Amino acid sequence: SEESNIPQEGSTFIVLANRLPVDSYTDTDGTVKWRRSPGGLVTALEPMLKKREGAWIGWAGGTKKPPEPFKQEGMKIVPIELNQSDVEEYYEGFSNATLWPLYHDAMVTPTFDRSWWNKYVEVNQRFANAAAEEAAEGSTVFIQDYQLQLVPKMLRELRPDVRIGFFLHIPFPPKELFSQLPWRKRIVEGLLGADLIGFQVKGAARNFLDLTRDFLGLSPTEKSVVAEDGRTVQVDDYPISISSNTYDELARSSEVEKLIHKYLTDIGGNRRVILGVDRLDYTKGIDRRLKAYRELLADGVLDPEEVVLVQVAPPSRERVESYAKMREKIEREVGGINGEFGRLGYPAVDYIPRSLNRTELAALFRIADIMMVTPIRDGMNLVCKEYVASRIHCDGNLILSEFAGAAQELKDAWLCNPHDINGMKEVVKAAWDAPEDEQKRRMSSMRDHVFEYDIDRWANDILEALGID
Ligand code: ADQ
Repeated sequence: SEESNIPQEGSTFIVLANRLPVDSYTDTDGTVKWRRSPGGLVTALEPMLKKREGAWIGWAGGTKKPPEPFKQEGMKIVPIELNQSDVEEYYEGFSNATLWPLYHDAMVTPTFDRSWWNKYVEVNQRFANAAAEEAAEGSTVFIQDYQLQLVPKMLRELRPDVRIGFFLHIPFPPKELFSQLPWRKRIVEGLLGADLIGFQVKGAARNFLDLTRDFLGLSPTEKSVVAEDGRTVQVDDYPISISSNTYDELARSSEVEKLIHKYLTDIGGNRRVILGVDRLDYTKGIDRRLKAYRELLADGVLDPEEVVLVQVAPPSRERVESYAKMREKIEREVGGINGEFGRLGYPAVDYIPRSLNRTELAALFRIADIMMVTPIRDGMNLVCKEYVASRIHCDGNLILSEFAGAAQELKDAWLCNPHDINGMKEVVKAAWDAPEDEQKRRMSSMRDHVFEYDIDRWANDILEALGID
């Protein structure tokens, strides 16, 4: 019977995500150990994971055989094994070269490969099986993101007693784009296995509800839809956020003060800082930002003696072809700008192609007069919220793309359209010249928002909607 499949001593709250919230490292004595990787999501869900018998199921990264499940800081860690072809087809392929570009306006042409799809189904089933084995009777399973969209339905078939939540961290495209996907109906059905589906913004939730009508003939209301089996599925927006107090406190710390002093000495003179901080991804609009900046220098609107653009951009997904190409293009452009406008020791663009720690980021946020967050499409974008939380003197200028989910909330940012280079140049000029009282008015309203709607608020809201507290 179904009952016999339910573990006697399972977990009552389970998070399922592509990646585990821990990284392995080799200790001085040669043994492999694990430590928590920094991340807002795990911090936000930690209280619930500790309060319940919590477990986190995910991939450890790499293709080595992972260890058996183990306990780490009060939660059970359950590693999922991926071999080389799983990584190539499920992760690099279907997740990052099919779904990722398709869900970001198809700004890079998505690849539709049938063997990638088969592998996506296979790996989703592996995750669903692992959750079914781990979940105590009547427990709650909270599934994360685009890599696992088939798991809700698969898990429900194995374990109808379990309550299932799903949250999508990236945009959800309109029908016109989504329809390209040969397996579109399967994805909609897969998601509908959940009791609650959360999106970053209202538009994404609406796009999804429309598809349940267009592809499955269902009759969605504004915030729910009754699935074919008669279950009501709640669909709503839950804009994700950051631990705002943590950033505020960090930005006030003596470590950050020390770094600020060092950075300002390194940058030299009276140069003001424009800052970009992104994972190197074509969705982030780094190329448009560089283009606008280069033209502002060429037009003489910005003087290279008075400004530096600091761009932090650690490479990601380097084995996906479009990423390697983009990296080359951006680095060539940086070289071009520096060749034309830099002088010895004073680059016009200070390009940092690696990841910085939080203290370093907080120091950069504090010295940046202008923060440019200019994605072509972004589910939310947390960097802009981190900048706001770090502006402890309530000044500074956030330039924010209308196409970031965060633009729905941070209406007092300097909003821009990254496709419109002239428009973006005007906004940079306006921010550059903004009087202090205007900066303060905008920043204090954004700070109020970011402190009220922080990551704990997000976790409370979505877990409450899932029926647990
Ligand atoms: P990402 O596309 O990775 O996340 P984002 O939200 O901007 O984008 O950043 C996530 C985290 O990475 C932030 O905490 C940020 O500080 C850190 N980060 C970014 N660039 C960094 C750098 N150069 N060095 C060090 N750290 C850096 C996806 C979606 C987003 C959504 C998040 C969360 O694409 O739209 O906001 O998930 O749901």
